[in-house]
Amino acid sequence: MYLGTRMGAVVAITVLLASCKSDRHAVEGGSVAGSSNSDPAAITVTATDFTYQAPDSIASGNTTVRLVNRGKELHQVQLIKLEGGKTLEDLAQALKSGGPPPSWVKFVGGPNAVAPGQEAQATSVLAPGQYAYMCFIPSPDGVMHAAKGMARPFTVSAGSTASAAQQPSADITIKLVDYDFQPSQPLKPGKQTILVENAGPQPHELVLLRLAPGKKVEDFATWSETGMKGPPPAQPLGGVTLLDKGARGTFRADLTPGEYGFICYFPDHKDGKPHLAHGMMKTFKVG
Ligand SMILES: [Cu+2]
Repeated sequence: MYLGTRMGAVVAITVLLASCKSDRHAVEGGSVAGSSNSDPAAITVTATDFTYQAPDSIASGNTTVRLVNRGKELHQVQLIKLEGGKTLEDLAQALKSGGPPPSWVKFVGGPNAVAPGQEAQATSVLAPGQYAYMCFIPSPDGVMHAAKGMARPFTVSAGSTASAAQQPSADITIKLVDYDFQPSQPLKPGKQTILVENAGPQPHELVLLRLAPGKKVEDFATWSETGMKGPPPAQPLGGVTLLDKGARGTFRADLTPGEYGFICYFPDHKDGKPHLAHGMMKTFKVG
């Protein structure tokens, strides 16, 4: 979820950068497993309100990011590649000024929103470079979690499988376009691996929602855009955070029969409204 219209205050972003630096001695929550072309390396990112425990350095290649939400709010892990020698400080400056993200910001996916106490994972191919973990989800006060401390830099160094381009083999492919979700086939009950690819032109994300009985994805959109008051009309089950055009991410889902939804919050390049307001949300049935 990327509620870009609620970017948070300048002061708050400055504070988060200070807290990143002082967090250097925090216990790391991640482990880096061995990597091969067919078997992605795995790291764990633990989210609380409002910090990440995560590795500062990982090897390039196919990487599964497991998000463990130990907070009381929804959290996600947006992986952002910072090109052209840019830093997290530069990114914070760019977010303050608003508008579409600059060209040196590359959205490469990561596990999307998951409820407190739950886990989600997503696999992305990471090339060597400088990156950030970021949570664009706002609190009920409207301030984005990134501005409360959930922004953390990390480095991807050249690994033994730096060119590993293949994703885990998927059961279903969902294409993202302006402004639609296009699954290759219906999602089914049980475990499945879902490849998400953005055909663009704009960046998009996919949040998978399990809807409460009688609710539609529009109800979750309204709830999330009006201060998250009352019981949520859906439970987010992860998905893949923002991908640039041409980027891909894979996630696993284990679904019971019921009503589900997809939604995208990216602020439109033309009018700044979230893509859901352009129709990028979908209610569907599983089973
Ligand atoms: Cu979108």
